[in-house]
Amino acid sequence: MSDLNRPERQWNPLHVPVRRGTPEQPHPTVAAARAQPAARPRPELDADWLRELCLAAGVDDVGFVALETPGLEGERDYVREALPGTRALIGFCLRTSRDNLQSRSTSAANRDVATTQELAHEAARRICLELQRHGVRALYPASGLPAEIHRFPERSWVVSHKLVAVAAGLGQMGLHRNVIHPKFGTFVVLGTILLDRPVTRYAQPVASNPCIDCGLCVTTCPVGAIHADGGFDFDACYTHNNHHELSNFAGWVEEVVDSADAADYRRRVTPSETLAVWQSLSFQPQFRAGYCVAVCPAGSDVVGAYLTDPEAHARDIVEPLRRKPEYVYVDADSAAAEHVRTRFPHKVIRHPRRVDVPEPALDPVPEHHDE
Ligand code: B12
Ligand code: SF4
Repeated sequence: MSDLNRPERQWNPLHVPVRRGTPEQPHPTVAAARAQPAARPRPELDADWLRELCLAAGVDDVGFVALETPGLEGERDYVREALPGTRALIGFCLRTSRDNLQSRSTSAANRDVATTQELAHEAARRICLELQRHGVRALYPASGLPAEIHRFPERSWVVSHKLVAVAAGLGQMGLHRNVIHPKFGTFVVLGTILLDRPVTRYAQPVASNPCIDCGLCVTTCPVGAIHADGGFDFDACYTHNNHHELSNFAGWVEEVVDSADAADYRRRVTPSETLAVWQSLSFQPQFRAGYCVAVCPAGSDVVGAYLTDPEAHARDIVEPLRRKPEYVYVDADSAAAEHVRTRFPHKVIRHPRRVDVPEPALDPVPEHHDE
């Protein structure tokens, strides 16, 4: 017998025998539930009531969208895998602390992103529990991570908050591929709640794009991931900004394994990089550069200061990020490497080792849900 199963560990004296109900003598909980009048689930959720519920839970703006909305086709199987019978989505956002995100101190920016993401989860959880009390099935996926990591490097997130936010009228996608809220600008964390029933009124996308095409995100991104023509170098962004995550982290583990001794490890990974890995593991994975967010002057709360004094915006926000000496992670011989060499010669190029994760063989995509 396993040590863990020893009789004195079973707490047998505390066991109350289970009483299996019979048709004549049902279990007391079953009998009590049957005695209740049958709850009539609401066919639709009242949009005004739901909006008030969301704002009271702490979100800064909210909109509702039917899952059948054109543009969300790619989301359907994923969300119905998470919550079968999903009919509608709540898109919401919470403001971030602008000065934190605009700071040259990456730790200040990362602190606020992580805190706001947690507040988004807390607000969403409050909303889901209240809906649950009303007999509504509701689920909130993570704002960022965790994700269905077994699907990496393919799509591992449950829902694309950006696509939902645009459809739910919370803003439009800027040149930098983040959703810009007409008032709060890029300084928002997005979230989504899945609902098992429709809402009485849905939102429309905002009519005009708040992006003013200033191009500051293009010139400040250290790896040139954002192109002036709207192109986006996903790989360059991921390789640098998410240096401590996913396949990049797997690469660091392999550096450790392959190192012959401490001196060899230090040749591969600098002591400063080791501390950065420690910090990411201890707190939250640390982004290296949300600079496209930091410099963005779009949104009515933000644009006034920029238009009044663009030089101050450049001096206090843009230039400190462009000047900052820092490691920049790029693949050798990539366009990103060339970008750092020519535009940011004072930044130090590092080539990360990363593991090529094979395409997922097990459960690679959700089952198709015909609803
Ligand atoms: C995967 C992912 C990443 C990837 C890829 C980014 C990407 N562009 O998809 C990586 C790791 C690189 C990344 C980086 C960052 N991310 Co991220 N990421 C996600 C995640 C998990 C999914 C994103 C997604 O839906 N991609 C799907 C594809 C379809 O989106 P897409 O590539 O943008 O393409 C569509 C549109 O952009 C549009 N489109 C295509 N081309 C063009 C061109 C123009 C000009 C326009 C207008 C539109 C357009 O059509 C495409 C198809 O529909 C979400 C969390 C979540 N669960 O949603 C966060 C999320 C998108 N990330 C976010 C943030 C803030 C960041 C970073 C700033 C990280 C940081 N804090 O430092 C950087 C910014 C990078 C950037 N400029 O996009 C926020 C965005 C908030 C906002 N206001 O939009 C999210 C929503 C997290 C959150 N809960 O708030 N991220
Ligand atoms: S920084 Fe300028 S160009 Fe980039 S998304 Fe913001 S407003 Fe648009």
